[in-house]
Amino acid sequence: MPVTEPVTAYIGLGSNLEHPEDQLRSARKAIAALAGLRELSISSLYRSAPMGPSDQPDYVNAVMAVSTTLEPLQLLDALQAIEQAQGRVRSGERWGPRTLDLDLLLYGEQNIDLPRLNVPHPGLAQREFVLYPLAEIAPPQLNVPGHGALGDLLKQCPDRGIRVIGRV
Ligand code: PH2
Ligand code: MG
Ligand code: MG
Repeated sequence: MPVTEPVTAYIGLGSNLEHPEDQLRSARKAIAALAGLRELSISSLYRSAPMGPSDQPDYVNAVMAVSTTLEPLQLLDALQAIEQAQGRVRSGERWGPRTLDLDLLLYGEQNIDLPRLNVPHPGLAQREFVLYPLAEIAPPQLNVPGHGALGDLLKQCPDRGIRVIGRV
C-alpha cells in the first residue's frame, strides 16, 4: 500500500450571520472530526468590517491549521458539506453575507488552479482577516506560493480595525 505523507493545510473560517462565533465553533468541531485530518492549531476569533457590500454585519474570522492526507478536492468537498450542513445559502451575491464560509487557504506549498479550486486562496495576500489570524498560528517565514513570506505580507497589510474578540 502506498503511504501518503500528511500535508499541512490552512483553512479560513468566516461568518457574519446567525451567531457567527457559534458558527465558527461548530465548524471547527466538524473539521476536526473529519477522517484523514487532524487539527494542529486554531487562531483566536477576529472581528472585521465586511469586505464588499457594506450593508451587512461585521464578520468573525479565524484560521485553522490541519495535517491531512485528504487530497485538495476531497478536502474542498468536505468543507463545502460542512458549509451546507450549517445552512449556507448561495445567494449569488459577490461577497454577500453568509452563515459559514470555509476557504482552503494553503495546501502545503502547492499551487492549484482548477475551475473549482484556487490555492493559495485568491486575495489571501491582501486580506487582513486572513493574514492576522494566520500569522497568529504560522511562522513569519511561512511561504505563500507566488507571494513570499507571510511576515512580509502582514507588514504590507493595513489592519483596517480588525480586532481579537475571543477564543474559538
Ligand atoms: N468574506 C467574504 C466577503 N467579505 N469580509 C470580511 N471581513 N471577512 C470575510 O471573511 C469576508 C468578507 C466572502 O467570503
Ligand atoms: Mg471567503
Ligand atoms: Mg468561500
